[in-house]
Amino acid sequence: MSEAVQHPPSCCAPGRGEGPTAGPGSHRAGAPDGLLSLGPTVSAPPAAPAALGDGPGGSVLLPGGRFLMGTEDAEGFAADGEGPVRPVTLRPFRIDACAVTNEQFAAFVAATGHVTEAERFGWSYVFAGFLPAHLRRGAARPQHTPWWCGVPGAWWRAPLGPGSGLAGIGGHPVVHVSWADAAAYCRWAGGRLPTEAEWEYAARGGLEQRRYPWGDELTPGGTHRCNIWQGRFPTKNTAEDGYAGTAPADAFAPNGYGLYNMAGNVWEWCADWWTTDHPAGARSNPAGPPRGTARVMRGGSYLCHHSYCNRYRVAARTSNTPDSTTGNLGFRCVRDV
Ligand SMILES: [Cu+2]
Repeated sequence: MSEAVQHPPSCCAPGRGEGPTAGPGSHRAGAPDGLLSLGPTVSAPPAAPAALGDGPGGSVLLPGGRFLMGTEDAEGFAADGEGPVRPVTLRPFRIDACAVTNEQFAAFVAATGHVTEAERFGWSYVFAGFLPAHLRRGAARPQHTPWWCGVPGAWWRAPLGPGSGLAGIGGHPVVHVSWADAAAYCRWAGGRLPTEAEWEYAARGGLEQRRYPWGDELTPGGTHRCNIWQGRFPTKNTAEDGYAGTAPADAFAPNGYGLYNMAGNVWEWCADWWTTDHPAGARSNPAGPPRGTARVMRGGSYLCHHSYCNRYRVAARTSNTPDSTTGNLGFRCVRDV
């Protein structure tokens, strides 16, 4: 039996192609009329997202240098291409302390008129447990991750579908953004998406070959350090960590580099095309394969659970097609220095 057969799919990453795409009219040009007014507007978005300092909008200058990327941890998923452990050298770069928030993304959309891919497709994936019965019933569900519903009218301003909005979650990570949406935001903000190597180096927070951004123990001293699933997946989330869905982008203690939520909360798009085949030797500023069909996602999300998808480990990785959007997938930016 191959490793790929035993390897559980990501709990978190249904692709656009697994959703309700069949039939004419399912790819709508532009959001349906009325959809744009569903979400309450967030108040006074910042004019520029690049202010330095702590919390959302802040960023941290990392010195770069050499680190050990990947893992050969027995708890890991070898079929995901988590290994081999290989030395990687990076030039210095600046990275957002937090995932880009709804408020920040609202400022980008107000400034540019950007229309996201979820709006153009007319739907996005929402975790079934968050949906009222009338939206859950009859919703298209991916075969391998049936806890997701393809919801018409779900997009970043209505993250739980029609009738939902951003009230009270302006400081949570923006979700339902595709790779191209994320890349467009980063360009506007004067940056770019992190390479996977930059993302992992940043997530490790200066620790070498530890399992999590803070060390080897998931809940040191009984303290929750990230927003993942507690309980029985996918039916009962006890939310012992304080959150069933997204948490504020600056929830929990930061890692050793001052970066928040590099594990759990929302998956984060990386710049690289996906491959599971990594050269074992030393590399400098690797940027992934020149082409591909899926982009790298890192960090895990509020749906990850040790019984099924322990991809909140710092070396864990998965991918999705670039046009995919879900309620647990966001991003952060880096800047060259
Ligand atoms: Cu997961």
